[in-house]
Amino acid sequence: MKKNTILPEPYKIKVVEPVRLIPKEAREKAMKEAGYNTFLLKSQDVYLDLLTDSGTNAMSDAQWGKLMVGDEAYAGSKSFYCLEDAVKEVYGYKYVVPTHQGRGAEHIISRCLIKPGDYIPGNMYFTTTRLHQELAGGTFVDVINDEAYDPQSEFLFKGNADLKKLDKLVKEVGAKKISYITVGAPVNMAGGQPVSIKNLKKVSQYCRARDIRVVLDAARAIENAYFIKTREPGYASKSVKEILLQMCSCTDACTMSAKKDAYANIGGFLAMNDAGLYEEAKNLCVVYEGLHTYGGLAGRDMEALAQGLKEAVEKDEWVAHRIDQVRYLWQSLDDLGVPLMRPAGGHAVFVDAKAFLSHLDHELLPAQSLAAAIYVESGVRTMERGIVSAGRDPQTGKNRKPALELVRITLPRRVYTQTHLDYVAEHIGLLYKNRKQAKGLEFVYEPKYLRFFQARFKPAK
Ligand code: PM9
Repeated sequence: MKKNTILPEPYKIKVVEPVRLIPKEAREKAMKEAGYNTFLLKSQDVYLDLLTDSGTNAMSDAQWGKLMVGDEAYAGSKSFYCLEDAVKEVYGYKYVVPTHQGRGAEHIISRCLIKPGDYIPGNMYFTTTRLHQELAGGTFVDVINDEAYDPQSEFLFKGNADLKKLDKLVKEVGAKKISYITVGAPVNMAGGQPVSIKNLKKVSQYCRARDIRVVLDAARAIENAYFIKTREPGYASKSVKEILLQMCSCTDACTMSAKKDAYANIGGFLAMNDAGLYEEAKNLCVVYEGLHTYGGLAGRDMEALAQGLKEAVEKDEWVAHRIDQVRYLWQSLDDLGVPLMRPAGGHAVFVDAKAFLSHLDHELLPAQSLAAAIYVESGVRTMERGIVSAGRDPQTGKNRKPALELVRITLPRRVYTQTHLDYVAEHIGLLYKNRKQAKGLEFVYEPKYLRFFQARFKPAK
């Protein structure tokens, strides 16, 4: 077997933050006190924090430097114009509205474009995106291709939208009832699986012929561009920057959580080509986020974000190393026989919790149980992406039962080393050997919205 190695880091470490592994009894107590929800753990009790790559990335020395030159003017901050220029250069849209993070942009676009009774197709739901669509009176319809639901499928573009599913919806409800289509690239809830440029072009052609807007969820679009470069014929010699611009040119607008690709700790934006939509979005920004030249962000945050965006596309090595770290952990776990979402995706390794804890019924919340067990075993914090995250159907009030029941082991960018990843693989491998000991969980508290963040559980009887 070929030795599993990672591409060398295109950076060296200048600042460090200590981490500590508390004893196993203390981890058991902490998990119980957190109601078996990894979101409710205190970070001081976590050894390796692989909950999310959102806002948890290490900024570069240049980004830290930019914090000092942030212009904190209430209106017309030069840091905003710097961000606006960076977004235009990197994504190619004409207009930019800053927001405090991704869901701020989702809120504004949902309010601008969705009328009660409308439909919003998308290549699999994302939690906050779908909720804002529902709160605006719309109904999300999943049009991702079927391969996405099969953890074993090795299809390289499992994020692709299925044009037949999209066409069926359009024929059923009529194009006028479709507010827009959301294309997540890559698809977070489907294991960070990418969308091909061929598919994006087809979606774009189909929608443009029917006057339906295409909105890109650009949170990790730079990673998607890298997958196109490395997986799609004809793109190997193109830069990630060029591919990203091509991706965006297939769409009319984007919502962006800049806490991911842009190496920022906070921030987001909405960008678009349509002047009318810009006027309306800019106006709602004042109501919900702040003036349209800061959108809930400090001037220093806008500077760090602009710098992070430029860095993210200036050299392909950054994204190549990041994706390779994910692949390394994926390969290490696969070598130990741990059931995984295949193939390796962009920002995280997704464990197939249904297969890992095959003795547990879906109602016993296998992924939630596994995330809790991983923490107790290793001090590593991961996240449930299954029945708890899917929430309840707003019409019937019943639990949605997603086909995928996953635990996400997410890698923040530029934060952890190969030795850390080896620790993670070794401990999850050990847990897999003792998997039959794991018991299920049941809810004791369930908040109304985005329940996975704040729900509490107890061991099932
Ligand atoms: N994603 C993540 O950890 C953080 C919140 S959910 C645990 O994956 C996409 C594709 C995301 C995303 C956040 C948002 C919302 C939109 N689209 O968290 O509001 O992955 O900045 O962005 C998280 P904000």
